[in-house]
Amino acid sequence: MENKKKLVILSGAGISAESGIKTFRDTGGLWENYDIHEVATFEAWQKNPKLVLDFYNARRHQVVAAQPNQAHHSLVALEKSFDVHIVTQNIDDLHERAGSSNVLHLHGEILKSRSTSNDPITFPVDDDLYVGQMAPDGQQLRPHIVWFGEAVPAMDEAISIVSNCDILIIIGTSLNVYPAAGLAYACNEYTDKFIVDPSTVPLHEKGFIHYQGSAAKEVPTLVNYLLQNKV
Ligand code: BV8
Repeated sequence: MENKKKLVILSGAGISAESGIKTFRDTGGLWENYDIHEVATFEAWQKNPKLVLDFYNARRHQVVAAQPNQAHHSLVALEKSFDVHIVTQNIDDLHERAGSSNVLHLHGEILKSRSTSNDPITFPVDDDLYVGQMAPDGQQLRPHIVWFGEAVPAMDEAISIVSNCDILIIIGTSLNVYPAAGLAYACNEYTDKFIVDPSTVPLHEKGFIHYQGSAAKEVPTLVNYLLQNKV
């Protein structure tokens, strides 16, 4: 990247809300109908793999039916002027389908599976996964998702991406989940920091400029500002 400023986006479920994919902790969110410990932990998988697979199969159908929204699309425009890195907590592929070329998934990808032997090789999944479906190594296939209580393999890479960026934009995350949430504090004091979220957020005292509103509305506004002002 010839002398383009490094711009990092940390996104969460809120950026996909207007694409019709439920967030986790908002009113009516996913965790209102499911207990994390029943569907999103390795223990849940050991106890009832069919329940866990049904949970992710239903979410996968939602992701396949969803379309990127104006927030995903407007981020692509930044790539002509900035060295853009997207670090997402989301397991959907809406950033990629909008055309973003540099996306790191911290918590896995719902359109991929891997062996329960923890072999890192992943396999594309665009329909249902079921009990009895085996990886080439003979072990049961599982969703390529980081469950609660599991390590986040891409965390070191994410920290090195954020630690020396010129601009950090946080979009649609409650910053509840660690270690991912720690990335909000991993940039340096010279970084220009922005956050897009309709809720009030505890980061303005950390020097973040808050674009308060929905991602589909506020991300294009912020992108225009950054492109016009060559921040
Ligand atoms: C680990 C995949 C150790 C699954 C996910 C007690 C205190 C602190 C931490 C812990 C604790 N007990 C346990 C922990 C650790 C735990 C954790 O943080 N738990 C939380 C719940 C307290 N973390 C872990 O377990 C992690 N692993 O610590 O491992 C270890 C180390 C070494 C060796 C072994 C083990 C693993 C965490 C990963 C879990 N998997 N996802 C799945 O998706 O089913 S996390 C899950 O939450 C999603 O990935 C999601 O991205 C993430 C965060 O949620 P958000 O994206 O922020 O969504 P949320 O609904 O919360 O917020 C939405 C936001 O959008 C809001 O701000 C809202 O205002 C805004 N919004 C709404 N509408 C819009 C909008 N914004 C813009 N536009 C809109 N229209």
